[in-house]
Amino acid sequence: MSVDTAQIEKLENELSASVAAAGDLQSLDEARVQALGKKGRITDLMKQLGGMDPDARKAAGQALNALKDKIAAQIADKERSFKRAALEARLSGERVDVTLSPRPERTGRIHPISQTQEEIVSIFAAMGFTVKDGPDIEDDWHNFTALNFPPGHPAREMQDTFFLPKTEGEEERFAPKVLRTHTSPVQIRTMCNEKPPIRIVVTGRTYRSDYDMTHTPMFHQLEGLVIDTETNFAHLKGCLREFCETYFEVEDLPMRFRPSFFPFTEPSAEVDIGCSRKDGGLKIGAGDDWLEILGCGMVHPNVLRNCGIDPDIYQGFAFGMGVERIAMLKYGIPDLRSFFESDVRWLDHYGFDPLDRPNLATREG
Ligand code: 2NM
Repeated sequence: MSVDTAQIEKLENELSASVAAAGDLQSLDEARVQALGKKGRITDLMKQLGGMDPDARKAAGQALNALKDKIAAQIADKERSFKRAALEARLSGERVDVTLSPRPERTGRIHPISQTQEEIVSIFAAMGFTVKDGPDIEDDWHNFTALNFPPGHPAREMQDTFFLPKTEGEEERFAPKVLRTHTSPVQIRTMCNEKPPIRIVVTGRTYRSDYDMTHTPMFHQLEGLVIDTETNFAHLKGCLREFCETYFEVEDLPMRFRPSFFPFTEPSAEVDIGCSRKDGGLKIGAGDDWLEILGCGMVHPNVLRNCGIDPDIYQGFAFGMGVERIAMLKYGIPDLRSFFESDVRWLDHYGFDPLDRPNLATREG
């Protein structure tokens, strides 16, 4: 018996065809056994080499070895592509959106305060402001003195401010400790620690000893600060117009700046926006009425000096607003105290979808 070239070529064609025909891993394995197995077709021919004369045997042996390698490579290729396809099918079948709630029935809502804070922050972030925060427990210097409150100012009194008990070894310069009455101490800390230009917004809890229909002892503020060499009142007006029109979603919103007074700004102003009141309803935009929404001004030179900033080189503007108030105006929430009652039915009604987070892209879309 002998093995000739035509036989090997024919076998190659047959084996290649059966590898090519294999439609899955199992039939591919059957093709492998048929070709390369102990009782396979190639092995069969190998067994016949023994009876051949040396030269022909060598040539046929080499040809069979080459065929074996070739078929093995075809099988390995095909096996890789089957495995890749199986993995891909599994990955797409088992894909999970890890940002989704693990519970199918999603009942939690985002509190209107959180939603409003995020909306405001995203508007100022788009204007290039950075977000800062700081401690709720402050010292007298950061909360009052640095902000140019004179020693006997009424805001410093027991009636308005929550004071903390004196602690052992407290530094006299920082005494007493208070719950911050506004977020402005965060601006003070920023001015003391960073070199201008500064452009920041701050939001968080603030505390005043006051409780009636329109005041709660804890409430939220959002404040902003810009310090640079050329900053002026026109920049302040442009910035607040951009904010108000974006937040209330009204173009050419009527606005007026009324002179006012704060210890930490000079000049100071309160900002009103136009509105109309009809049939007990309130509509923001054109109208014959005004609504006060925030306070602002040019940072007082004493405040800059207190933070080590030279007022002959730098100036800046600042503003502040109550988060509850502007949330009530935008979302028609009638009662301030309802914000803090933890009533789940109220939250179902006024709360927001956790997946519907504020950003300017969706607001303008
Ligand atoms: C307001 C109104 C006006 C204000 C001032 C400062 C600081 F730290 F720069 F002096 N922060 N925030 C400010 C000015 C706040 O809220 C009604």
